[in-house]
Amino acid sequence: LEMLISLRRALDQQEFKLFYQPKLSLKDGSIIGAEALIRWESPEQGMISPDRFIPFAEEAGLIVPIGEWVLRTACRQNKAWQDAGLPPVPVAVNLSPRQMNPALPDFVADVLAQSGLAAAWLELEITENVVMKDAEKTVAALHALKRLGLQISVDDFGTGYSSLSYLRRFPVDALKIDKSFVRDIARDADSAAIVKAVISLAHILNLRVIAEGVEDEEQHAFLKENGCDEVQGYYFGKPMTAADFTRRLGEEA
Ligand code: G
Ligand code: G
Ligand code: MN
Ligand code: NA
Repeated sequence: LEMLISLRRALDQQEFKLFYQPKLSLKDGSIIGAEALIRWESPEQGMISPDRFIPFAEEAGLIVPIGEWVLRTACRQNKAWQDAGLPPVPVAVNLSPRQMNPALPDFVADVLAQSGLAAAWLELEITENVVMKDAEKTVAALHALKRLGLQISVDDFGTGYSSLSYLRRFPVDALKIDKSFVRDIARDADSAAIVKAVISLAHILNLRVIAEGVEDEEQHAFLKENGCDEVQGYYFGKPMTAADFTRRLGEEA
């Protein structure tokens, strides 16, 4: 309950911040996207990781208003970057299963309209388990979201339960290889094989594929060699404040 009260207050008092982590093209190393990641700066406890409060927020239903704040903030920020003349990139927002409700497409459309951001510059990251939870309803919602013109990617790919037949039916644009496989590329033959297989699978299905959690040159080289399209990870940039991301994007121009 205490957590609940603090989360409510955090929302009212604007204690949440969005950090942004760059996604890079493996072809030329340019920044081709940003993932928005929420942070909570609590006056009592300092910086609290989303791993510690998102599960609570989901349980309590607060993830819906928090998720709305995230979406609004990320869209406004991306529009501000574009208005400042920075190279345009899509901004990606993580969605919890609870946010995948029938009202979501209309809400997203409103946020896009209010922020003035074109739908093509918004990407939604959903986990496999979001998709599998209520497959029929979710497919309908995903189609409605796609009709708006935004991008959808499957986050943490390889850790969930999606079957190949579902993957074919879902209107998604990209797969994000989970960082647990990327971490072990160099020392575990199974992880290396899984990463190669996911890259092939994505390309067979006409999807882009992005590897997350890339932390060193060895992993980078492996991914490039095996035809991965995009990378994200500490090796290229940690999640950073909007001001730092603005500078980073400015160096690209
Ligand atoms: O950024 P970090 O590695 O600390 O994130 C930890 C977890 O929190 C990740 O699984 C990430 O997807 C999740 N997360 C970060 N920001 C958001 C958000 O805005 N909404 C939701 N639902 N999850 C988020
Ligand atoms: O679940 P999701 O993929 O959205 O979570 C992304 C999380 O991964 C964020 O919390 C982010 O801070 C974290 N992250 C990003 N890059 C790296 C990395 O190179 N290594 C590790 N260990 N975590 C990373
Ligand atoms: Mn993500
Ligand atoms: Na992930």
